[in-house]
Amino acid sequence: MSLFWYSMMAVVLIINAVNGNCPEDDDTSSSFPSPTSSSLIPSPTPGPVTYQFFSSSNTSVNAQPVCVMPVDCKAWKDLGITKNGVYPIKPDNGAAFQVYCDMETDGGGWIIFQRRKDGSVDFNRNWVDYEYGFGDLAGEFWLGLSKIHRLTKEGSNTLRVDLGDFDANTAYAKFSSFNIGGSTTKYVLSVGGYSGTAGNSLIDHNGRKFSARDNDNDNNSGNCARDIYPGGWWFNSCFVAHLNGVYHQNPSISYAKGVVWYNWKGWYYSLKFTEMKTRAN
Ligand SMILES: [Ca+2]
Repeated sequence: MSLFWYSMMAVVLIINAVNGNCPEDDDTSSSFPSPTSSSLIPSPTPGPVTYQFFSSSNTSVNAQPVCVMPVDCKAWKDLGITKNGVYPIKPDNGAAFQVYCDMETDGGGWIIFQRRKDGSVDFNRNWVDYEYGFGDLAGEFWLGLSKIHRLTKEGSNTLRVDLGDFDANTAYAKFSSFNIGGSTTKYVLSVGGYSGTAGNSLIDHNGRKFSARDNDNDNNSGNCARDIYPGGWWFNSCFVAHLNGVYHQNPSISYAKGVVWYNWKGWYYSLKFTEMKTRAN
């Protein structure tokens, strides 16, 4: 039997569980979550998610099912799920929440926490939005600093940044160590171990606190996010990469006034596509 059909059986097992085969199942798990154009990320506090999933550590026909809540997209992948999409995860003792899993790129199992693709979502926002997330998981979004912290606070994690220009060229940057501190650190960025094709435009942002237009933690005498380069980011004074900058439908911009990754395209090019994603090592 092909790997495809083994994967399909895993999906069937999980859907069966959502319909009530798990002992801790309840009314809230009556449907499998799926991306919709209105699936805004809850803000400021996500409601409880109590899905219980009936699944298996392998995909053979005689596998004994167990009720599990995957801790991340890598765990979903290990259950045999190979389709990109929105899945619930529960990384710690806090409430579960939904994420978009990239199951195709570079081995799959990535939790995407930022995406730009068409300018449909405004990224010039206040701190509370950057803290708890905004946008559409199936389109453009920022997952939220509090969630990114929960995903990276323990163990060792990789960050992958995928970039695209307006001529269908792509590049990536990968960092073998990555975590985001908690709220008391202003969600400080720790990143290192670069490899890839896009160049390391995060080296200047390592160790920087996050800033939004109403919460200036940057190293500039002014306010990078409010007065100079709209969009929350781990500004220094101010940036070498700014993937939350103002989206443009045309790549040509005045100096640094867009979605910028300097080491790939310089200061005068605004990217068409960005994704930031993480996976446990
Ligand atoms: Ca400042």
